[in-house]
Amino acid sequence: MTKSSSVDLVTNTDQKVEQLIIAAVKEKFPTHSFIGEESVAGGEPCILTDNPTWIIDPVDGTTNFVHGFPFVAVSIGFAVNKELEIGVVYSCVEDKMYTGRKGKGAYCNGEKLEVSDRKDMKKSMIISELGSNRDPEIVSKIFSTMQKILCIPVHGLRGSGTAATNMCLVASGAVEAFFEIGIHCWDIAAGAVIVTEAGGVLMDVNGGPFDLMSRRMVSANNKTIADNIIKQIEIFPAERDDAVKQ
Ligand code: LIP
Repeated sequence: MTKSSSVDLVTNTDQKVEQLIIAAVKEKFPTHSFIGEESVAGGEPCILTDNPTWIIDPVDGTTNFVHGFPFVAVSIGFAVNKELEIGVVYSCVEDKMYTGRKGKGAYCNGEKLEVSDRKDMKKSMIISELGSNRDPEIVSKIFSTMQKILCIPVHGLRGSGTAATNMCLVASGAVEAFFEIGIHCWDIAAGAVIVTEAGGVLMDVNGGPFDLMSRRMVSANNKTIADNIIKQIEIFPAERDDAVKQ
């Protein structure tokens, strides 16, 4: 099955896992709200209110999942009064449980996480994605951004196929930054908590403050690296998650 395009895949597993998660949470917290990738795809509103809200991507890396490419994650973020408080990302194939709670640190299978201390782009590893947009003009901007970053030169440019996993790699110090235009709030809500609790930073791709619903972001180990990434990004439009659908 596909969502917005022939390459934006969805499976029965995505839908069933999301239903399972929501049912389990509702049992304990019946008054809470939910923003789930598949619920939104089914017409539910994607509006973050002050009500305690669970922001769920049941299978982050669906295309990987369909093709058996071994990076797939379950991503669950939790916000209260529009503030992200808790993030959980389970990287299924790696069997790595990443967790973060505001003010309480970030962990992977119980081991404390800390971002890398590198500030030199020429000694960094950067991660991003090609996404699911196949508009030639947008693809060209994506490749142009990646070429500029690669030719700084950086040590490496990678992509796992799942934003949630990419953000956990920033938090673990394995890469210095993850950026993408085109992601959704459910891809990054949990990773946002995990990155910041591991000592990292989050920004908009234009250098402004991080905006969960904006469909774009830079996460990095520090502002020096983030600023260097931002300088290279060729920005293209992506409709906000909370845009009023016409
Ligand atoms: C994926 C994101 C990834 C993006 C892919 C896709 P999904 O989420 O995690 O960053 O590049 O296009 O959107 O759709 O597998 O949950």
